[in-house]
Parts: sequence; C-alpha cells; structure tokens
Amino acid sequence: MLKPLTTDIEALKILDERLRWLSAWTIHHANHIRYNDDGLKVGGHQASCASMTAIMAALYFHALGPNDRVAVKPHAGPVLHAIHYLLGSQSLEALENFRGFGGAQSYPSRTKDKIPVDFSTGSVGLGVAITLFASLVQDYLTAHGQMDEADRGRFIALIGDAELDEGNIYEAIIEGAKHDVRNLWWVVDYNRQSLDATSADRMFERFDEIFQSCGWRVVELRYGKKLRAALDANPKLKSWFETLSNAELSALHYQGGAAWRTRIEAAVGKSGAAFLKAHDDDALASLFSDLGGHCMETLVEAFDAAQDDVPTLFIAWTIKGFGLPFAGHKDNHAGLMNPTQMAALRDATGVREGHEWEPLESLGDNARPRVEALLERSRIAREKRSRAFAQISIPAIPAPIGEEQSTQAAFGRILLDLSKAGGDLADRIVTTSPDVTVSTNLGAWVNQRGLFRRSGMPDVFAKERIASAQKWGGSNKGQHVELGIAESNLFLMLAAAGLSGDLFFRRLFPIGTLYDPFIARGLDALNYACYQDARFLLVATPSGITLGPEGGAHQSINPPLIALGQPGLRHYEPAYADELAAMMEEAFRLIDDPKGESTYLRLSTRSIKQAERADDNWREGALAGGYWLREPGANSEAAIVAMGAVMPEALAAWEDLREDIPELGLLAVTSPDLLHRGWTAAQAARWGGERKPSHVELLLSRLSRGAGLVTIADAAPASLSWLGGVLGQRVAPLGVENFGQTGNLADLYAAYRIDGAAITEGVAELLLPA
Ligand SMILES: Cc1ncc(C[n+]2csc(CCOP(=O)(O)OP(=O)(O)O)c2C)c(N)n1
Ligand SMILES: [Mg+2]
Repeated sequence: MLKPLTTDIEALKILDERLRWLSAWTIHHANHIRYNDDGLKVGGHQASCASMTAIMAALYFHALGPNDRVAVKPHAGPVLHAIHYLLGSQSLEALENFRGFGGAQSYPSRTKDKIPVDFSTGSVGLGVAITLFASLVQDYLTAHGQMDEADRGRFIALIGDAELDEGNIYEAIIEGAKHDVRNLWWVVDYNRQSLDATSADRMFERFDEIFQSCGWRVVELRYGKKLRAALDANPKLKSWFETLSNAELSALHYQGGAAWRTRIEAAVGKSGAAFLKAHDDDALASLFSDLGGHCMETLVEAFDAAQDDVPTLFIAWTIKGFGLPFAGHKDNHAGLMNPTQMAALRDATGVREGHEWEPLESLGDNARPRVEALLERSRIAREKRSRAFAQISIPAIPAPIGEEQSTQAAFGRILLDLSKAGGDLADRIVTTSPDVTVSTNLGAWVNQRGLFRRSGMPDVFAKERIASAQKWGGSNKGQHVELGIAESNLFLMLAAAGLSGDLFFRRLFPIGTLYDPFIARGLDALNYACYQDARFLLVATPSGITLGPEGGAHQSINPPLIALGQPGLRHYEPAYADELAAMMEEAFRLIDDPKGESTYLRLSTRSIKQAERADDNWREGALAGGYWLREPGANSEAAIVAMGAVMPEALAAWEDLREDIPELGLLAVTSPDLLHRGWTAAQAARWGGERKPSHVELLLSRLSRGAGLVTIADAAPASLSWLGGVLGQRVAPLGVENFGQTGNLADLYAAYRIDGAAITEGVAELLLPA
C-alpha cells in the first residue's frame, strides 16, 4: 500500500471546483450546444456529479495508489472523464461528443471508453459489489504466487446513497465476511436523495450496524471542519440540526441562507441570536453546506487515517447538486442548468467565455504550478493498461471413456482428469459455485485441488475419520471458491475472476457452476459480467424437464433463449461427452483469446448411449453450432433437428422413420446461438459485398427448398423454431412451453410432447400434402 502523501489542500480544492465545472459543462455542451439532429433528449446528471467532485478529487489527486482500482457511481461518469481530461488522458473530442456516437460514455465503460475504467457501472449496486470480489481475486492470486505482493492494491467503490437499497450489496458483504475480505473502501455519496425523492430517514441509522456486523469499519463524515466548529460551539443549534429529516435538510439547502435564518430563529430562539448575527445569509448557506463530503481537509484526513487493510465504509454527507442552483431540490436528479445558470457558474468559477474547455483556465501564477504538480504526481497512478491475453497454450482435452454418460458427469470427469494431469491450465483454473458444488459434479475436482481459504480451514470430518466422499479442507492454495446460495454473487465472482488478466495481468480460467433455472436469479450480474468482457466458463446443470423427479421448480425452460439474446456469451448444449470435451477446450481457448468471449454450457444428468464416431469430422461442425448426426439424402424433404439431452428420442424416431423416408436427416444442433449469429453475420456481410454462406445455411441447404424440419429441444421451442426462417423451410417446433412437474422421463416427455411419437407426428404433418 502506498504511503499517504502530504498534500496541498488548496490545490485539491481548486481541482474539486474544476471537476464540478468541467462535468457540468460537458453535460451542458451535449444538451445545449452540440447540434442535435434527432431531437432526442441527451441528458446527463449535473447534480449527481456535483455531489462527489470533492470526494473524487481527494481520491484521484491524493489517496489513490497506482494499483488501486475504482468503480465509479454511474452518474458521476462525467467527473471521471473530467479527471482524465485534467490528467491529459481524455481528449477534448471525446468530451465534446459526450453521450454521442463514439464519444465519452454516459456511464463509465471498460470496453468503450478510451480512459482507464477499472469497472464498468450503470446497473446500480453491481459496480459496488464487484470490487469486493476483485479484492478476493487479488488475495487468491497473491496466495497462489501468481501475483507479487508489491502489486497489490485497494478496491474502491464510489456509491450513491440510494444504491444501498440494492440487495446484491448485502449478499456481497455477507460473502465477503466469510472470506475475510480486505483492502476495500466503499465511499457513500450520502446526498440523501435518490432519483425520485429524498431518501427514507429511518434506514440510514441501520446501515452502519449492518456493515459493522459484517466486519467493516464505518467512518461517518458528517461535518466539514467549519460546520463542526460552529455546531460544537452551540450545542442547542447542533441538536436541532441533527434532528432535521433528509427532506427538511435538502429543502433548506435549496432555499438558502434566509430560510436557514428563519428556521434557526424559530427552533433555538435566543441561544442562536449571536450566531445569526455573526453570519449573513450567504455565510449561513455556505456554512451549512460544509458537510464532510465537501470538505477537502476532512476527506483527506479520513482517507489518510484508513491505511490498514480493514474494509471501510465511508459515509460522506453531501448535497446533491452542491454549488449549483438546484442544490438540494428533490427533483434535481436529471436536472440541467439553463444557459443563464451555466453562465453564472462559469463566472463564479472564473472561467472566461470561449475558454470553457481549457483545463486550467484562468489559474493564477501562484496556484497553477501547485495544481500542475498535483496532476503530474497523480498521472502515474492512472494510466490505461493493456489487457493480458494469450498467456498459456490450451492442451487437447480428451473425451471421457464410457458407453453411456451424462454431460454433467462427463464435465466432472474432464475436470478431474485435467487436475490429475496437472499443468498450466489446471493451475490457472479457479472454480466457484453457490452451494451446488457437489450436485453439479465439481466434487472430484475440489477433492483434488482444495477449497480456497486465505487463513485455512480444517476438514473436521476427515480429521474425525468420518467417511465422506467430499474432502473439504481449505487452504490458501485451494482452487475452489465456495459461495453461499446467492447466484448474483456467483456471477460477480465470475466477473471479477474473469477480469483477472485486465486487473492483475494474470489470466485465470474461472469456471462457475449452478443449476440452469437459477441463471435467472443472477441474470443482471451475468449481463454485467459480459458487458465488461469478463471471460469465464459457466456450467449450468441440470437443465430442462429431463431432471424428472426433481419437478418444475428446478426444470429450466428458457435459458437457451436468454443465451440467444446475450452478447458476449456463447451457448453450447452438447448431447455427448466428446462434444463436451471439444467445447470445454474451445471455451478455455476463448477465455485467453483477445477476440474471445465467455461460454455457457447447458448440461444434463441424463445418461445416454454415446455416439459411435467413424472420424473426427463432426467436431468442427459441433463447435460451429451443429452437424449432421445422420446425413440427409440428396434433396431430402425432411429432417429432424435436435439439441442436447433429447438426442436419443430423435435418433429412435429417425430409425423408425427412415424406412418410409430414406433420405431423412438428423441434424444435431450444439449451439442455436452460434448458428443464429452466423446467419445474421453472413447477411450483414452480403450487404458489404461478401458472399459467403453461413454454417447454418450450408447445413440446411443439404435439404430441398421446401423441406420440413421437426425441431426438438428440452427447452422453449423458439430456441430452434427460427431455423425455418433461414432458407424458408417449414417447421414443426417441439419443446417445453409450460412449467415442468415431477415424473419419470417417459411420462414427462410424452406429456410435454418431446418424445418419439411427437417427432413422428411432426414429420407426418410436414410431409402430408396440405
Ligand atoms: C439497477 C438500476 N435500477 C435503476 C436505475 C435507475 N437509476 C439511476 S440513478 C438512480 C438513483 C440513484 O440515486 P443515488 O444512488 O442516491 O445517486 P445520486 O444520483 O443521488 O448520487 C436510479 C434509480 C439504475 N441505474 N440501475
Ligand atoms: Mg443520492
């Protein structure tokens, strides 16, 4: 950890003011000055920015070390851009194009912004929690000797107070307490306003208790130096001030000095007289605005005092819209200053008209060198670093042997074999699961590689010689991070571990397992992980009604549709173990490829007879999204198109039908997602003049133009029914459309019409003349 530097408070205050100006100006320029050709509201959040410029100035120009990483409250994005503009790492062009195509993004984006953005934010709450998991990943890497102690940093989240309503934050701190997380600073911009209104008062007295019980230190920065001194000198005034509700306080900040005077006179009577006499209205307004989060001395002192590794929540009192005409107004969230108000702010900041973008405009000879020195010193800490890829060679992954296998069992077997064989890949794999490690077949891997526990954890059952298939000893060399049942945490852990190459220059190969239906529980966090291009392998198992006796609450229906619409995540759904091995190899390759992505494997507990292979020709097609498991005859009029666990039904129906329809083909789809992407990409390429048919077009063109397809999957039928649109073929879509229930496979497949009889009926319907 860097030693705190002695800092020039006056220079920091100047920078605070510049950030407030530049962030407001950037938003103003986008809304009022830049040509707007479609009349759409551009927007931006001047008030949300103004409330944290002091906090961010104290951090970026004083407290941050070179290895520290920050998640910035989404609506303070323009402040982050202004900081980098002052540091010389953001261009004027990007600021002028704020919220425009290719310009600085509204909310900090790792992948789209040119400045270093450590964590993307936007969906509130997630940016906060990912810092906790990133810190855990840092502990993991250093404990495994994969990162130098000297490169360790602190993880900082800048939080809006209303963001604290997001439940995922509490799921994260509970998990963090179990893992003894450290090196975290979470700074709440406690402006007591949300989007709609002022925040509820009662809850705020509870947040410190919640954090403290999870092992956090809570530091409340309620007062700035001047306000504290004034209130300490007048206890009656202080106790009145502390009874003001959030709404009353905000209203007073908005109304200003005269309103403070009237209220104080009414509340404290004579004992306030001397105080009021000594302050005119402007002085009153200014004094009561001196909250902790706007007082540079208070902020710097607080940050300097928290140099150990104890996770710390700073509650910094602020005013939403501080220094702006709508300060404290409950409706100011999306409020924009009008040109007259903006001109007044410009004058108050000492910026000349026409020089609005000049970083240190009108700074005098005295202040300029001091501010420049501060910027120069801070620059070193904030350079954009390249992403680390292509670090290891991925070994070939052989398919597990066995005539009958389920894809879930094969997954466990492949990991076990990888672990036993050892090597770079196996050492870089980190697995994680929200309390379904055993039931998703990760158990054998964990027995081999152990649980990750920074300070160790004895396996009591093993010590007591109680027979168990699971060895659950934990050490700082373990490679499995066991999580409590909180799927949102799983995805945040995968996001953090999946960014290890970006954050720590050491790519990990994270594998997360969960039950397929519960993807929905963490969906926004999954999307968040993909949004910032984290790389991981998600293994969802079991899936579908094929789960039989477990019943409808555990039987997933729509995840393939989710995957079809999720950028950055490739869906594979294997039927056979050899397909799965190829897909895992590909998934690892994609994690380490700059142009890669994450992979979602949808697996099943159904043990099925494995395919007999004459050669390896299936492999390329399987990785591209599908292959002919049974080749169609020339110009075939029909094909069965099947995915995953229902392949035995498809094969049996194919056997039954081929006597009557000798040219019938059976297409095994391994990824509707890839087939669809290829289809649309080929179409886009055609518009660019390139004529190369996609994989799905090549597959389906083996059939006649008017051929019929019976599509079948243990999933929503829309996962495959779109295939008819590729070449205009007719489709009989089979799949699951209603909630599942308990039962054996034969009964369920018949009831939901994904059995052989349904396939036969589908083929008959397609082939009978209309
Ligand atoms: C998950 C999610 N829900 C809703 C929103 C819309 N939203 C954006 S900001 C905001 C209120 C933020 O208030 P606060 O966190 O206090 O930030 P402030 O602007 O007051 O600093 C809301 C509801 C969002 N961005 N993300
Ligand atoms: Mg707020």
